[in-house]
Amino acid sequence: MKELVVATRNRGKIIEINALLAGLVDRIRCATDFEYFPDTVEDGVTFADNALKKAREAVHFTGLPALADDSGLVVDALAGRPGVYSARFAGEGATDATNNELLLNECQNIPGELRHAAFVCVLAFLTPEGTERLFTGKVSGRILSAARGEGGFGYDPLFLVDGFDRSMAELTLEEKNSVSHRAQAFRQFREYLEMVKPGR
Ligand code: ITT
Repeated sequence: MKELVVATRNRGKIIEINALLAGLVDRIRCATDFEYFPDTVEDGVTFADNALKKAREAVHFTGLPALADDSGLVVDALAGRPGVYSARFAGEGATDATNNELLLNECQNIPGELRHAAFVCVLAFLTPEGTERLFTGKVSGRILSAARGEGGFGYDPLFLVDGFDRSMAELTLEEKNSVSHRAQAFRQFREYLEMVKPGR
């Protein structure tokens, strides 16, 4: 496909998404490439609501096909929190550091066997012609009791990935992009594009 806008300002996502779209899109643009790109109010109750809203505003603003990733961490013992509030778990102005600190505090009395969690990604693909598609990815793991690793972003240092003896932040970009929630959603998007070949 010739040109696509990725409706995100998250630098960690941008790095991963550029690699995940390699060879599929000639020109990838993202929110930070535009001066007045809309700052979508993410008030949906599901990842899908927010992904669709971000993608819709991006199509409207740019006139280009758009992808939006809404994602987050779902912790079973916290009744699914932080979920859709993952980016601002620690409140307005939250950072990865303050979010991780709060997660550690909230999980401190949860025993190891009850620390199951998952990263979820819902990817919305919308075109100016009216196509709307959603792709979902999920990766399971456990919440660690101390941060491990320097890679990735967000909650990666606190997430022990099932099937690895390492946190998500201890995986290389290539490893994360082979197992992550985002990688799974983008794999489905890639398969979809290969099937419909829009713009070719
Ligand atoms: P955009 O809306 O601009 O894409 P955002 O960071 O606000 O950026 P979301 O609303 O989708 O994005 O919130 C996602 C949050 O979930 C993100 O800020 C992290 O805290 C967490 N998260 C999502 N994917 C993650 C990943 O791969 N590793 C670690 N944390 C992740």
